[in-house]
Amino acid sequence: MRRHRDQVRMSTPDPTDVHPAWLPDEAWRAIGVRRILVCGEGALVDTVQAEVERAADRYGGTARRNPTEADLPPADLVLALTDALPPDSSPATEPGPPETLTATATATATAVATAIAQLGTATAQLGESLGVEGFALARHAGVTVVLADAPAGLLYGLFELVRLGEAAFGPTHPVRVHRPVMARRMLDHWDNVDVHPVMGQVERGYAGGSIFWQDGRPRGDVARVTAYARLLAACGINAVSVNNVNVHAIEARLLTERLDDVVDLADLLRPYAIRVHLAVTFAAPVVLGGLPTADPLDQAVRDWWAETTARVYARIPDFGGYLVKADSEGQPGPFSYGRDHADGANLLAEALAPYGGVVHWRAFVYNHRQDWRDRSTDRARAAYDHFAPLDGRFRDNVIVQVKHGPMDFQTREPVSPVIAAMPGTRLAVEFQVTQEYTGQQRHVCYLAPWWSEILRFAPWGDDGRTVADVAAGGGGLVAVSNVGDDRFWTGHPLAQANLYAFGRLCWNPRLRPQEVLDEWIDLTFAPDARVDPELLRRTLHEIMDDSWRTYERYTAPLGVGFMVRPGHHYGPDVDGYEYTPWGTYHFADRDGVGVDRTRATGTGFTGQYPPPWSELYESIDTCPDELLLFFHHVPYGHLLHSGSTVIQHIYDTHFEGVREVEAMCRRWEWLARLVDPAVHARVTERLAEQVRCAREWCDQVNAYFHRKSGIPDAHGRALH
Ligand code: GCW
Repeated sequence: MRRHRDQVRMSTPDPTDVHPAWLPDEAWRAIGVRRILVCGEGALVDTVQAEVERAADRYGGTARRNPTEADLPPADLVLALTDALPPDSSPATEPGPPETLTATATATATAVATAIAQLGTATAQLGESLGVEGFALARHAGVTVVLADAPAGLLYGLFELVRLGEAAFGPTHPVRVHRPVMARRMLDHWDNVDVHPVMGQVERGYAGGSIFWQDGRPRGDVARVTAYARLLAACGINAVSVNNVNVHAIEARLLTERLDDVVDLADLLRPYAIRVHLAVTFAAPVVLGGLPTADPLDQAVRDWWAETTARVYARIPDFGGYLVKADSEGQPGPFSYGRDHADGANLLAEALAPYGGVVHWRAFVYNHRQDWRDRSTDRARAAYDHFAPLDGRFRDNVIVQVKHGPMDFQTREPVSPVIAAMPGTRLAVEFQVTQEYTGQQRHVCYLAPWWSEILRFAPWGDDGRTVADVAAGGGGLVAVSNVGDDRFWTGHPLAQANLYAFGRLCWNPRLRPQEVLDEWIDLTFAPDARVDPELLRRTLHEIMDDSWRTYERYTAPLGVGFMVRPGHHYGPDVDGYEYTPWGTYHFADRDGVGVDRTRATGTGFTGQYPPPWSELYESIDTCPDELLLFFHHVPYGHLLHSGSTVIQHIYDTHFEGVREVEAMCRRWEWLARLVDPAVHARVTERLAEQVRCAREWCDQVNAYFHRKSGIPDAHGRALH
């Protein structure tokens, strides 16, 4: 391969230096001890073959590829593409050993043939194809069979076996079909190619440098990127955008003269069924093409995008498409030319359409230079105001990518009203796995319960449709990645669970967060768990299950958001953003706190929701406690549904949050001898910081509201 690849082969660090996360060798034991057959052709089947060979080499099993019908060896596990099956297993045939096979096969081989035949018949009887990523799994006559119509399905079937471990080789069970709910399951890296003077190598990155880029060049760490691709495939991710949505000068050139660098990454991710996407600047025709304009309706601009895109596909035939942040926080966009976002998005979509590519066009558009004195402008309204009127105007291959909440990845926000407002547009819902506002991977904050709540939210009330349904019928789910070149990938080793859980919830948004955590624990701690698996599992659940709510308790109260230090967003600063142009205010005074977003007396934001939410949020009586200050400005003595006043709730939850973090620390100590000492030490260090920071949050928030309101704590605790 090209220059970078060769260069790095020599400099690639010892891969054992990188934590195996949810794919330690031990997780492969159940597969590795078996006699395995892999049937089928194609690059992804080669990946499956390589994986099972590696496991078999380690644990004493065998791995054979494409045995002939006359020489079907005994096997305990078969991974097969349907088109590689013996003809007799076609649906028309009664289940049973095909004669051609039984004539020469041993008893075990017959069992293999029978299992394959039965599975083939059963899946055909289901009447649905398995699709490009689905697979069927069954166990019959002592043989476990994974069947897929297409190679990617076989890869996902293999990782399902890894998850199941020995359970995949237990009693006979009938066919179970697995298909992803979301066709698009994407991670966006906010990685800069060059170190940005303010944002560094990775914008909002809390795990060291980028795994892709370093000081203006590709990092060239083949081992690490390959390990990453493997981890992503194992949790179901199938698309990655490799550079920051804030596209700076060098990064812009990835589209043209630096395309080789993207080609190299695509080559590394492809064996794990991951397509590469690129964040591009809307001004590319000007800054790269030398044109006088980037006006989306200008013919020369359209030609430039068409030609540039053709060159990308000539090098990366499975290129996923573009990702664009336009007219947002200083990024260029169609507004400069008097055009709207449908014009802008359609321009790029037109260029991508001949190749099946998509443009992810972000709806994160708002005025970041607003006057804090002006109480009528409401940042929460912005995405809807800009995008809802454009519904129906976007081309089919435009995916409008909407942050899950109307503000900005806060610990608690309502679901964005845009999700219910664009039935004629493909929408993707965007999450933030990187913990910008949720503790920056120094705090334990398992986010799956939060995402799960959002995905299950029914924007139209009881009609049954959920946020997950909207995403599944449109552009799927996207999240900002939390990995870096840190030894544990994510800085905080327990933050790995968030990445894993995001992938799993894309695959199936109905999975319960605790279930997903169990999967992650069993895989990740497999080598350690032999000592006392129950204690390990229980303790990790005690620490992590409710950690998002704990974080919420000691930070900004009742959905009001922010109160973080401006710029880096870590730690408390109640008024940090109060008198700034960013549109993120809490409006606390001596009488009360919160943002009036009602139609009756406020910004009218509640009117962006369909019923019943437009009514439920509008009324102070029906607005859920946890969002009260997002929607209403209330006096400190206002009584919550919980029975507490707002001010007493603030005091109580902050003290409680700190106590919960102290309890996490004690629990983690119990695991000292049960987990890898390096993991234990890192988490211990992070927990110490979490306690310190939680106390600081508690003291500052409580002191602030005590001083504003003059109301003492009902329990007489010190408020400073
Ligand atoms: O949350 C804000 C972040 C910015 C980020 C922006 C976005 C990439 O503070 O760092 O920019 O969101 O989503 O575009």
